[in-house]
Amino acid sequence: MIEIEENILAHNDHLAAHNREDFQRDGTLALNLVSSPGSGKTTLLVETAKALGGDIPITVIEGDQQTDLDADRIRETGALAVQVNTGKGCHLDADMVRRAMRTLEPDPGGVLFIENVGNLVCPAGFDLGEAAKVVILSVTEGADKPLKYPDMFRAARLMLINKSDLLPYVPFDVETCIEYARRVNPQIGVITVSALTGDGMDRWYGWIAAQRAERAALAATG
Ligand SMILES: Nc1nc2c(ncn2[C@@H]2O[C@H](COP(=O)(O)OP(=O)(O)OP(=O)(O)O)[C@@H](O)[C@H]2O)c(=O)[nH]1
Ligand SMILES: [Mg+2]
Repeated sequence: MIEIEENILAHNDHLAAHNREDFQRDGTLALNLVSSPGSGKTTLLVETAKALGGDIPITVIEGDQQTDLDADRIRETGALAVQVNTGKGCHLDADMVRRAMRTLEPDPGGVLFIENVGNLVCPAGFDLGEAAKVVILSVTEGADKPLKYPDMFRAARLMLINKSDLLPYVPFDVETCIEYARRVNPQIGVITVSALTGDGMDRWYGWIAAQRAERAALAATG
């Protein structure tokens, strides 16, 4: 059992390394969005595509067990999107991303958002070749999630605390949540947003711009 799992992960890591090379060659910033179901990943991506799509090529790979609903929502913004259905699978893997990229053929120099299947466990262990994982936690889920699902918060470079518009109505303490997240991952960045009202979204766009600049600087130094 353990040996099979190791083989699967090694094969995935090999393909993820190829994806990473391709993203680097094309100047693509790839971000892997992970969260439990319904935290607001697609809403956030729709708003992000609307805000940034005029200036930079935005591409989205939508991972769900079933349906094309999320890819349809993204396409309405004019962004390039493809749906990957994982069936019984609980996460995307590097091969799925590789095949999706062949269908999409995005313009170089853009941002690729990969919306992973909604759950806080399986996607943590699978490298897709992304530059960073971004974990989204909405305030209705409870501030204790970073401690209960530490692998996911440890793997993420950024935590977006979403649905801040609901803070007056739910017992969610932002400072406690940040303290828990930093306990499992002292380096994690944190931005509080409401994808619904737009509050805090400029900081998210600023973070994306900083990641793109970091990639460009890395590419320039070889
Ligand atoms: N109040 C509030 N609701 C939000 C916000 N962002 C998303 N929602 C709502 O939350 C619900 C789920 O949002 P989605 O964007 O579909 O969430 P998701 O993470 O993509 O869900 P899955 O793909 O199923 O994992 C929808 O009803 C959204 O309208 C927000 O900032 N505030
Ligand atoms: Mg979604």
